[in-house]
Amino acid sequence: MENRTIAEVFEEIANLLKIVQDDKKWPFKAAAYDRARRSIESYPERLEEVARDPNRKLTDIPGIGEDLAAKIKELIETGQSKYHQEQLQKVPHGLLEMLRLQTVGPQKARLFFHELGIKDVDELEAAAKEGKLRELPKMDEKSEENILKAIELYRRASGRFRLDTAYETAEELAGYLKELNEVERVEPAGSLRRGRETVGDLDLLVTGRDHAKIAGRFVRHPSVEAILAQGEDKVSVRLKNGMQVDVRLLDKEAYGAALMYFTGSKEHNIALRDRAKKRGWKLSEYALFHGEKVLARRTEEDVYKKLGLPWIPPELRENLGEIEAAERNELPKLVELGDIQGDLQMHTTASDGKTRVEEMAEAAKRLGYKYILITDHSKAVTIANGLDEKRAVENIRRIHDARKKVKGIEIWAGAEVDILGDGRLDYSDAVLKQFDIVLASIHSRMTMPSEEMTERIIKALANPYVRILGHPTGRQILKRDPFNFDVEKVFAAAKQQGVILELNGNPERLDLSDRLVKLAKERGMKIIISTDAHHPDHLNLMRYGVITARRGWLTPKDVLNTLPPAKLLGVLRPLP
Ligand code: DGT
Ligand code: CA
Ligand code: CA
Ligand code: ZN
Repeated sequence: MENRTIAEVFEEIANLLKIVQDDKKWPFKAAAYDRARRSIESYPERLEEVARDPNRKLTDIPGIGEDLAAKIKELIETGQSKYHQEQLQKVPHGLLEMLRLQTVGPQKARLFFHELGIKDVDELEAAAKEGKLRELPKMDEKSEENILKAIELYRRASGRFRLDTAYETAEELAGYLKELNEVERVEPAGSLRRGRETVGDLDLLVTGRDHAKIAGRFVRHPSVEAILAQGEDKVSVRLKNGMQVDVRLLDKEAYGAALMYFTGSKEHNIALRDRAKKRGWKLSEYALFHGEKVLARRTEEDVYKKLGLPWIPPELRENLGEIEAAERNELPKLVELGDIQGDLQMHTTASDGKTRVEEMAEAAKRLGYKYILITDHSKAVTIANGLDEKRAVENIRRIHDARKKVKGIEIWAGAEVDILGDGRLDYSDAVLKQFDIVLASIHSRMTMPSEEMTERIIKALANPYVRILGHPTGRQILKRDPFNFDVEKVFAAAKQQGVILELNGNPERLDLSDRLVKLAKERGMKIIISTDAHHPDHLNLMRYGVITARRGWLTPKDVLNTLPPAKLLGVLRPLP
């Protein structure tokens, strides 16, 4: 273990003590951890060496007493510190992320959390934009502005962007370019076209007359902050949000070869290039060649066909077996947005949503859906205004009332019931049995050790009313890692109990991930895709769920909410 890693753990402990302040001696303890951290950072040798040497003592290092020496040993031996893990349980993970912002230290994070309930950078940004921070002690408009600047900087440094951010940026830029008569076609390639959960830079492919004119317009888009490179057929810029965009201006005749090359992935490209080589050919971004002779280049289909393969959907192009499957003509017929018949997780004003049941139902009808499941939070999620049992029962009545008002769509009464720390559920069976479909998920105590978490989830799945496991890993993209648990064991338990796994399609989560979706399919499990909408507009996020399902090789048969309502109810775990 590097000294730096040990120092980081100590720094985090000091910060947590300063935020939590639940220990009378916190100022002294925090100061001790800070002192130790500085000492470790500047220590010339690896602490691991010192710990191993029987003739030396960690306590000889300045700032390290018996207690901290024991913690260092524990870190070196187990990779973790129990004390650190205990402290981590006490605050939302997002608060620590906030500390990475310049101008936000532990005192400020504590203030924001206690006074305004702010738990992460996104909420801090929203509060600053609404002018709420300036009302706090020792804060003013200026410091609010500085926080917004720091957030922008932080986002820029982290380097990758959520799929929805990239998608929206690409739509905006494509629309802007298409206003020019000379432009024929604008299409995103790269990781965005493959639908990866995060995107490093945006690759836009453009065809049209007068490349110089097109490039000239592109760099004048108001969100362009700097031009990084401008050549005849390529422009690279950095946008104000920190995203890099590579635009390639292409000839129509060779568009297919370029689209294939720039869609990637690199691993898929390399495998195809080897395939070409074996036939004595060469595959590049310009064409598939035999010597100087062009064999194929106009469309992707042409190039794949010449290589003896059917066209492969971009979401599968990761060299994870898709080329072999294509060769055997066994590519899955992937699920499409149009196959989806309903949405099975959404929140209303009853808990933390922004809209009433009726508006959600109307919006779902406009999407052509046949059913929705309303899933407000249970009481343990106080931060999301979770419903206690009495309010939950009232909410069921409210949902039944909405059925009378909105026809032409099934409106099911559900709940997103919290899985408590010990695996019990937040409602009694007497209440659970009143819902049409119960979805269970975890929103608290997310950092418990793997074995405990595995047991907790499996215990929840054993409750006969649980029919869907919501956002199974709890991860938030670029924000929070998945919980530690034994995925195979949980999948096996879910399968045995007949519990369906949710693919939460909200682009903040995409949980299950593409890889876990694929694993679930390989284990013979079914999935539902939902949006976790808190507003009618969020129902449109389904496309991110579907693209993730496609990356997980799912066909409509694998996704239960492609079924009509009665069929879906028929295949869910039977109620007791
Ligand atoms: P990103 O931007 O990190 O989210 O991921 P990509 O996949 O968009 O990667 P990017 O932007 O570096 O390159 C776009 C595509 O260009 C990539 O998917 C495949 C192709 N490409 C880039 N570098 C290479 C390479 O060294 N060899 C081959 N065969 N293809 C490459
Ligand atoms: Ca890219
Ligand atoms: Ca690129
Ligand atoms: Zn949830």
